[in-house]
Amino acid sequence: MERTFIAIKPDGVQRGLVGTIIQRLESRGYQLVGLKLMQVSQELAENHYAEHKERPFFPGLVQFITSGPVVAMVWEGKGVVAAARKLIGKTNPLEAEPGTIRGDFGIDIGRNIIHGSDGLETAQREIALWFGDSELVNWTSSAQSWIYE
Ligand code: DAT
Ligand code: MG
Repeated sequence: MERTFIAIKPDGVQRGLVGTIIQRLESRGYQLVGLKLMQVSQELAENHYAEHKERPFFPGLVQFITSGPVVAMVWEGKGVVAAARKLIGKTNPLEAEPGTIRGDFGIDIGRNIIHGSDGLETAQREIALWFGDSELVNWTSSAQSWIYE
C-alpha cells in the first residue's frame, strides 16, 4: 500500500490545527502508520529541504521549520501521495482553493501550515529521513472493507 510523509509545520501546531488536519486525512479514509511531535534540528531541516538550498527563501524556510514543534506523520492508502497533495492545496495559500487545508487556513507562502511529499520517490526518501522502521506500525483498519471495494 502506498505511503506518504506529511508534516504539520510550526504555524499549524501553534494555531491549534493538528486535530483538524488529521481529521481531514482520516475521514477521507487514509490510515495513520506513524505519528510524532518533534523539535526539528537544523540538520534535518536542511536535509528535508535540500532541493531548495540555492533558493533565496531557504534560510528563512529552515528558520521557520525549526522555530517550534512539528507533527510528523506517515499516512497510508491507495493513491495517498497525490490525494494528500490535493487535500493540502497549492504552495501559496492565497492561490490554494477553498476546501484545501492551505486554502482554508493560510495566507502567506512562508506560513503554509503543512508539508506533503510531492511524489512516490520523494515520499520514500522523506519517510526514511524522518522515521525509523520501528516507529512505523503495520496494521489493518477494521473499516477497510467499507473504504475499499
Ligand atoms: P510545497 O511545500 O508545496 O511542496 P515547495 O517544495 O516548492 O512547495 O517549497 C517548499 C516550501 O518552501 C513551501 O512549502 C514554502 C516555501 N517556499 C516555496 N516557494 C517559496 C517562495 N517563493 N517564497 C517563500 N517561501 C517559499
Ligand atoms: Mg515540496
